[in-house]
Amino acid sequence: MSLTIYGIAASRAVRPLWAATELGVTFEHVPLNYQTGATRTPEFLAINPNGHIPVVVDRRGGDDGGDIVVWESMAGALYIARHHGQPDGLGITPASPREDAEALRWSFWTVNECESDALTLLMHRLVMPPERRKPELAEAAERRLAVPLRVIEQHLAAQQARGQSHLAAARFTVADLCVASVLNWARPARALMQAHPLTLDWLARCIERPAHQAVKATG
Ligand SMILES: N[C@@H](CCC(=O)N[C@@H](CS)C(=O)NCC(=O)O)C(=O)O
Repeated sequence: MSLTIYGIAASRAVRPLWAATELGVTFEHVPLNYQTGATRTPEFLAINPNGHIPVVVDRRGGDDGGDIVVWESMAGALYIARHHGQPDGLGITPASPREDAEALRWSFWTVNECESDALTLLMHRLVMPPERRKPELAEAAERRLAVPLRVIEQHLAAQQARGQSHLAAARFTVADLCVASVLNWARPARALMQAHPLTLDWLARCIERPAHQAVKATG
């Protein structure tokens, strides 16, 4: 088995795990939990000096024969799609320079424009114990997220007019996977999401995919 993915599914590791599962790639899953100190051991820091999950390790080797180590969750998902999938226009792998550009720009976009505010929403509306939540932080994050949500809503409308059901193509690709994995955190902001119906519909179609559901079921 050449591919190993470190990190529990209830973390950003969902991104490479989802990509590998969509492709039906065989991989070893090492479900390291960042809340137990497992990402601070010398062994793990030798793999990712940042001390974060996820990490993708491809033992197929690079040009020098050594392991290929990919930390950063979006990089891991994009790497798996590019190097463990076929660019045949059927699966999640970008099948043309245009699709690849879409995957890159939407992945960078979601990290830079959405991730921090989406995480604030998730934490302060859902995950943290009610007494520790700060509603004002969630409200400010929701106001800021309205800007990128308008961008993706307009893009999905343009895609629909072109007969394309997803961000990069007329099929689900790694571009959708990367963005959906972030915007899924913003779903507790119900009014905001309902104000962007194309995005809400697209997001539901992404996260209901069997591969995503299978990964989430692993915890
Ligand atoms: N930008 C990184 C962030 C990784 C990250 O912060 N991972 C969290 C889990 S979702 C983690 O490992 N936190 C533990 C820690 O930082 O100690 C990525 O996308 O991979």
